[in-house]
Amino acid sequence: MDRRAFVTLSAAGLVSALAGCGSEGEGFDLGKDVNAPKRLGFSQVGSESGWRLANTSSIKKAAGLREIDLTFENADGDQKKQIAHIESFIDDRVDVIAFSPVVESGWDDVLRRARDAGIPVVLTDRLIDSTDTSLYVCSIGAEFISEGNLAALYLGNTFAKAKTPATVVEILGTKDSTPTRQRSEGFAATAAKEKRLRVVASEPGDWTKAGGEAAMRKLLRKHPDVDAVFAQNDEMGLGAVSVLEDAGLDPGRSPRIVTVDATKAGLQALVAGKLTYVVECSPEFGDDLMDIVVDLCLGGTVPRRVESEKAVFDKVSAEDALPDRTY
Ligand code: GYE
Repeated sequence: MDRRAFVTLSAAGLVSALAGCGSEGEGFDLGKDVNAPKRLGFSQVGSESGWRLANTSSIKKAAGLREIDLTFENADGDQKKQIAHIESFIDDRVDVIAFSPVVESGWDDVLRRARDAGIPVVLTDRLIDSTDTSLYVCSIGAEFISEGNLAALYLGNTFAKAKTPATVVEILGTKDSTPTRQRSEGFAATAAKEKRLRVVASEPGDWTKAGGEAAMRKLLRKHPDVDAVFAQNDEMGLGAVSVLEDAGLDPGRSPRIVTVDATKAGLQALVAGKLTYVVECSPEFGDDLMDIVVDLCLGGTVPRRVESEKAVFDKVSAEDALPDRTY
């Protein structure tokens, strides 16, 4: 039995999906024949984490199954490369462009070109901060703010009996990216509301284990008695674990650690007691993306927003989920 604490946000996802129905897809009547080839240009952030690799394989697998002609590019964390990818997709006259924005700002010019060329753009995983809503037709991904809320809520509960708020250090992902900003906001909002946690410092860890190690070393020097760590993804959390163990501490218990993603490595560390909680952020939305691509190609309307599921794992529910975890 899968004992994850599912947070039923599907209702909200549905509402926002319905809210956009009949509006955003219009204006891009590609009106292709149902059997005509459908060409998708996709620019991926990079291959920085288990989550990212799982997301890439979900997209490639779904495109294969739906016989969508996919041009897949990897930007290795470089926005300039992503902009060049989108430029080449426009020049190649693909039917639909989709990409996961490595950072939130600086997309207006290239997306305006795509729009004016009559090519609809779909954002996956992350968002952009442009006020011009005509620059993309749909976004697919997780609701990062509530991931931060959940991380603080579950971590805070473990300090319910404490007389004073527990001190927390935060390991951040890439600066100016949606998950970094929103997970931080969500965590801070719930910490302020629940008054059981106090974030005393944060350091960027660029979503990698090595980055998590370097960040934890800096944070531990400044805060040797820290009570808890909020690592914004599993890899950075696992980096923190190895630094804390080297320092003779007992990561998972003291300090407690909550991460986000729920990759296999994250769930294994949770079962081993090295992590306290893991908030799931599903990378498997390849099928959702291909549904949107097909609907756009056939001149249909698409929802403005499609939200992926999330859940919170503890040691017991992680043990249950591990056998089926593919990434
Ligand atoms: O949490 C991390 C990846 O954008 C949700 O990026 C994604 C984040 C994910 O590098 O592992």
